[in-house]
Amino acid sequence: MTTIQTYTLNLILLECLEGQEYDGDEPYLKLNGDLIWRWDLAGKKMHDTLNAPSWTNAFDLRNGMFRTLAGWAPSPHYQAGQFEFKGLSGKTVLELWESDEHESPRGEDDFLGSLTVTLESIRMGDQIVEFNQNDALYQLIYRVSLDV
Ligand SMILES: [Ca+2]
Ligand SMILES: [Ca+2]
Repeated sequence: MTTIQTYTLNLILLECLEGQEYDGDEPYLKLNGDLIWRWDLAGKKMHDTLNAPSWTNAFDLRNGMFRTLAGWAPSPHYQAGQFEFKGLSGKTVLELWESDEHESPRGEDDFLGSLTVTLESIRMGDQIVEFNQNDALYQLIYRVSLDV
């Protein structure tokens, strides 16, 4: 009998290094096509500077918190451990998008980049990917580990 090796993807920290829009981005994450995280449920728009209370420049996916001028604050809808995806097999694709739902005129949402994870992506430590499409720059720290 053969067992299929599976792996776990942990999303750790999403940081905005260069925002796409001057008044704050509306980013969202899709995992294999499913919407798993979005700015409005996270509680803030994202921007590379942290000088307005309506913005954050980092979302701690591991703990469900966003960065504020006064330190880390809990997000209203996301909890610790929610972005640990166990039992994955084959190819897993994570995509970062920026919503233009509320922009006028309404355009297509902007694709900022993607990460493809497989069993071959397993490493001992944390890894970093940059999403740099459409004049934005975001950085995601993540971890891929073997399920035991
Ligand atoms: Ca937008
Ligand atoms: Ca946009």
